[in-house]
Amino acid sequence: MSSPQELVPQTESIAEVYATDDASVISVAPEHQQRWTGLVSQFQKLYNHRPDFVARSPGRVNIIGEHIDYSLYDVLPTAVSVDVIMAVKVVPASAGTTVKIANVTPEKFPTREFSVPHDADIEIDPKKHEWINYFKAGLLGALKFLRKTKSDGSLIPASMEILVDGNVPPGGGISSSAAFVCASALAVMKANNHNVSKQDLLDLAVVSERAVGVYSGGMDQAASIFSKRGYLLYTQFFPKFKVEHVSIPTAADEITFLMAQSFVTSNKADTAPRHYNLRVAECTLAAVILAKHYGLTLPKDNSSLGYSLRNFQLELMTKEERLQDPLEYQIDSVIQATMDLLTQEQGYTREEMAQLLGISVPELESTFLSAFPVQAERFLLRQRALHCFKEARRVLDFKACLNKAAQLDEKRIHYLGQLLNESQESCRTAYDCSAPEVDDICSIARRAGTWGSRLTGAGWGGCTVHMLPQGKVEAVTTALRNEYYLKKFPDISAEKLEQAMVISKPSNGSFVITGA
Ligand code: NG1
Ligand code: MG
Repeated sequence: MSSPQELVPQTESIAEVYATDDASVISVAPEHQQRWTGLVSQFQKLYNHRPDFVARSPGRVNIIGEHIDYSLYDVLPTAVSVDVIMAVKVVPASAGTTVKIANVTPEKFPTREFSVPHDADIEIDPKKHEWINYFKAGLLGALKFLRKTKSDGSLIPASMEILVDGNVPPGGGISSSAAFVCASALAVMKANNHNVSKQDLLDLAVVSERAVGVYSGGMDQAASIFSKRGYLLYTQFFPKFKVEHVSIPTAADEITFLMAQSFVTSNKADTAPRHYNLRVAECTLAAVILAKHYGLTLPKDNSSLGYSLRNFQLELMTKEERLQDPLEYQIDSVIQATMDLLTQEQGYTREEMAQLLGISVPELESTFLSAFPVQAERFLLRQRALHCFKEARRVLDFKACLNKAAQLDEKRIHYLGQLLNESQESCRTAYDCSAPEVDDICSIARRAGTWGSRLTGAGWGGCTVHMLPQGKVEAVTTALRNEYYLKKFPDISAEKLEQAMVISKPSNGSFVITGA
């Protein structure tokens, strides 16, 4: 195995591979190869010619570091093998630019055709759930980027014919959205002859996803774009975005990650005002209120709402402490500050928060609660900040443990599992983003032999991830089948049951295939 840690040059371009290359280069498993060939031949039938290229971007699983990317703390996700693949033919743009987009399952995802304005942004209505919204989001971000590269801002985007095949379960917590948006943005860049760098694709994909109404951090898109087969992706957002490939050490019994769906889906576009976006607002408000207590002015940063808990931490430390104290210790002191200062267990009303900040309620609303809709009477600042800081420390501990040795002994493995279990407990109690079904899955799995089990992704249902010895895979999947899936969904189809649990192999990030 190569070195445990590898820094990734940010300017690296998205890999382009040729269809005739050895499939192992591109981590296309034999069973998936069929999907690729199928996509190309279906494209040919549909449009009467072969595609110019296929753009691909995968889903992701987050191993640890939940709901802290938007507070600019480090996270540890990796890409999974399920992905979105998109065959594209560039059609000379005659009078106007048009996009024809079809899906391999047209019954579920009907074919659409639309025109692309040359001098305005394409409009997306996040309230109208349309499968092509995610394509449009990628298109929007890519065209904005491309326009900026033109001195006069003008651009005549290429017309495209597209066929999409995605096998990332939607609403399943492994980021079908990021896979779709990243693949779409990549396809548009390539169709317009732009060899996009990974960093640029990330930046524009994060902004793109916000167009669909979710104030996401950047973890999903980073994992979908930058991951490398066999490695976890240590992702830092502060002070600047940076990624490192971290290898999974060997152990007496091979460390395996299993993903298990809860089949409880939380539609983010609908629930965001009470769930996801509310949490983003709570963390931001906790940061500015804590800062205000200390008479600190937080600098604006690139977190979703412009102020982050991470920046509060930095501002609180004296210059000396910043240089001398390890980050773990610095986190301990912000945990203490939160416990001392944000004492209201029952949360804070808008009036109370405005008072603490010395501003009016309308000012509070326009500064922190107007970028996206938020529905709440009380804001649980204490619990959310404590989750964030402690989860941030768990990520550091997890990574330090992985880096310590190429071979992990029993004690260390149990420690990693314990960190995962603590993360779940904190998501359940302090962050309130678990669900009874998710808790149920985690308990069943632990009883059957996982080292650690937790939700992955935004939560409120969705997906779970489990770290377990290879030798326990059979026992754990059997327990989950009998005690969760068959019990909760007695009529579950064999096909759905098969998709419910997947061994997640860290896979490669986005790439383009030409010459198919
Ligand atoms: P999901 O809902 O799994 O795509 C979301 C955010 C991430 C991160 C996690 C929680 C989006 C697109 N992604 O993931 O950035 O904040 O929740 O850790 O909203
Ligand atoms: Mg998503």
